[in-house]
Amino acid sequence: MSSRFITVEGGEGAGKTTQLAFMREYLEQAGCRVVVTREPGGTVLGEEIRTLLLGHHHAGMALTTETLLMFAARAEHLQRVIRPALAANHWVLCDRFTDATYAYQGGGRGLSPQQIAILETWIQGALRPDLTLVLDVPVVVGLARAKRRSAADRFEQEDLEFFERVRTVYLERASQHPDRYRIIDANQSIETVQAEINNVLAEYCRRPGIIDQSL
Ligand code: Z5A
Repeated sequence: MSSRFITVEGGEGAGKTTQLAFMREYLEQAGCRVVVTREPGGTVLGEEIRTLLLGHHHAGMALTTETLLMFAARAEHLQRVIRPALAANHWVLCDRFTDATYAYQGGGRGLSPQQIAILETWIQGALRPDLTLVLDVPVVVGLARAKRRSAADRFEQEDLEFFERVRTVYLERASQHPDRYRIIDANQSIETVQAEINNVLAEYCRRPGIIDQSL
């Protein structure tokens, strides 16, 4: 059984964290060894960078600084968690990855995708997720969920247009590369979203060479 790198993306309150727990359970039952992690974060240093990025102390952070901090956390994450786990034949489930940089720093804040691609190649080399689930939810629905859950972080204070641009970039990237991305309608009950994701995972795992047993 070979390792796989699966990322889960989407706007605020799309249900990524909720669904990742179900995904872990599903894959472990299928016999996979699973590592669940997140970005920005996933390492001690990465979590410290996350605090800098999400806190309100640095409200006017320059876009270049924000982007480089995302990739600094990512470099640490790749070296200490993601690459070792993949090398040890674990499946890595990651709550956000570089698609989020294209969506937030690119779509949301206006950094060019070409500049992000330069950093992506430098920090990741050829490594890209094998499968990316985009949990898609209307912006107002997602923000209302996130609001009910906790106080707004530095990103969640942006206006609706910002989050609409983020959503657009996710959907564009997904439609340009349907081989890697699956769009999940996350504006449904938790159970229905979970069932759709299970179908995607079952279809993915049935591909030759991925998992030997039938799920
Ligand atoms: N960011 C960036 O700018 N660039 C980058 O490169 C990266 C990240 C990697 C932190 O991410 C921020 O970093 C993020 C983008 C930026 N912006 N912000 N803010 P994060 O993933 O930690 O933050 P988040 O998206 O705000 O997380 P979230 O709000 O927790 O969303 P979620 O994980 O998708 O949702 P959840 O925690 O599973 O669910 C939220 C609530 O909704 C909770 O009460 C659930 O019970 C409820 N929920 C979940 N699913 C449903 C359904 N289907 N129906 C009803 N209620 C639901």
